[in-house]
Amino acid sequence: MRLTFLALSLFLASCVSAQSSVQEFQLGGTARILNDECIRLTPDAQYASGSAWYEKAIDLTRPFELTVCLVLGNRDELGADGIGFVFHPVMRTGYRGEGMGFAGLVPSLGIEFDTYQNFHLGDPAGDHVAITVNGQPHHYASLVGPNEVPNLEDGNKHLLWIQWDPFRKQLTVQLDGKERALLQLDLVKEVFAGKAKVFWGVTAATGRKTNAQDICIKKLVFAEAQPD
Ligand SMILES: [Ca+2]
Ligand SMILES: [Ca+2]
Repeated sequence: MRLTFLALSLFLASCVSAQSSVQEFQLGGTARILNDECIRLTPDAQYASGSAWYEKAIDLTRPFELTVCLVLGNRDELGADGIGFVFHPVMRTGYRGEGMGFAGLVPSLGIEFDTYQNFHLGDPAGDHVAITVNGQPHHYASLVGPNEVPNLEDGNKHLLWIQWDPFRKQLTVQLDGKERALLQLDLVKEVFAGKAKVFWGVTAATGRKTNAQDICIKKLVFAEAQPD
């Protein structure tokens, strides 16, 4: 009995770790695997940009949960640009840099963790979180935010939880245990023109100001979309 329980626990543990492998991401630009859990999207160098796309499409008619950690580097005054999450029907990265990887992508949903103030995009002075639709980086078009958060460029891992509830049509973004963005919208109907199959990727960039920026994968729970 005890052995069966142990075997079952081991089986479940291996499922979870198999589900959250850095090997399951397609890397672009400066992105490199750092270790078993983390991908370094940009090194601490000027004008770098990197992306990591999860290789399996998700089905938005079912719930999903992404639990990851973000590292946004340790330069505050001198740091840039931040990390963006992109949901798009194909694995394609938009304009990185200040565009957070979703700029110009239609249809798309973007969630940004922005550490650099671009005045011409309506960025606030502090680090901020926002949800954006169809690749419009200016905050006048943001669906949620910009919501200012305490400084993210402190060298620490910041726990991020993104959850989609398809029944309540609600997207929740929690950072370091606090809700930082909440979107109530029928994503399939209003954003993706009735198509529930999307890929997600994460992007980061630096400019004249820099930071080493990482994503560490904790747990991904989702329903895999059927192939077309
Ligand atoms: Ca910015
Ligand atoms: Ca900052």
